[in-house]
Amino acid sequence: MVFVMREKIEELLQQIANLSSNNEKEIESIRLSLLGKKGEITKLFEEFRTVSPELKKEFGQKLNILKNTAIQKIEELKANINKSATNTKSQTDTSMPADTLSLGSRHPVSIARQEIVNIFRKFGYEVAEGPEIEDDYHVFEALNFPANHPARDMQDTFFVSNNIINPLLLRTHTSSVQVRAMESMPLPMRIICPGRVFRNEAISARAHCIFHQVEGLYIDKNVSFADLKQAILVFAREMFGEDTQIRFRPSYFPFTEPSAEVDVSCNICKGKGCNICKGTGWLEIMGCGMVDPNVLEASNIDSKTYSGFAFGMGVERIAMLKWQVNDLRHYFENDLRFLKEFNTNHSV
Ligand code: 2NL
Repeated sequence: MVFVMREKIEELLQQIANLSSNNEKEIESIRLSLLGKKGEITKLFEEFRTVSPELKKEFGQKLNILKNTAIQKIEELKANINKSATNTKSQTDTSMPADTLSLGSRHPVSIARQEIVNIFRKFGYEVAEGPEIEDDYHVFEALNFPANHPARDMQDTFFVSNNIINPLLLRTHTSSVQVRAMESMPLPMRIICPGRVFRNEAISARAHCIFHQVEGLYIDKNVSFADLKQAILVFAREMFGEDTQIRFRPSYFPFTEPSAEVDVSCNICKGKGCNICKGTGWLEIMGCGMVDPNVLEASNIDSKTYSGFAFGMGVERIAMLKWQVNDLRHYFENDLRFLKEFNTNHSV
């Protein structure tokens, strides 16, 4: 009997050493065949009760080794399934397309600003930029604002220092960049000035305290109002489509004389009247005018020899009209559902 048992133990040790499987179910049935209630090793432990006392020590040790070897082998086989599963997966993955990266998109205000700037660059305008924190001189004084003009008021302008003699403030328009250009650039000059501007206003569907402007300035000999109208007409047709009509309404700005507000024909209802143009068939896009001689003289430009035109527009407003967005606040909230609607390839 003990001979049979000794042989059986050797045979099982040999079999266990040669076991191999990648299959979880198969490994489980191997485990049951060895260590289950009716398993080979369990049966040997039952037979062990009949072993004579003097051989118990030898067989006890042998059986324990056998049992531990079997348990260890089964653990190894199980661990190998997990490893080979990941190996197989990573091997297949190399032939699979990579996960798609979700790319961001340009902000609509940035797209509109770039389109406006590019149109004027085609006409030969140079881009000029300047500081957002300015002094009173470049934002108001050099632009012919009277000392008591309401725009200088604390209600409209954000002051960033309380130096009464020379206060620092956030620019309320990019005209300040144009003043700096007039001070330093040779004539004739054609510049386009995009940038952020700041006004102390309550936030609503139509107004925000931070917004973007593009201003333009052209100074040369014999620049006329007719030149201004032609430049604006070509711009409007490039921006809103070749059927676009424009009209000028008289207006007032401290820095231009005469001044006008420009409307484009509503391209949604084709001039018939809709809720975007409030039934008028026209949409206001910008203000403009002939540069006031006082403004030229303040920057040492001889107003008898030179004349110029200037214009300014709000980028958010242009973007609202172009894409029929009815609330300015969409442009500041950065809701991805809104931004993703502009996920097209616009030229830079
Ligand atoms: C508007 C109107 C305007 C200007 C801006 C300008 C600048 C200089 C001299 C003269 Cl340096 N004018 N800029 C002229 C007319 C209108 O902006 O409604 N902007 C949103």
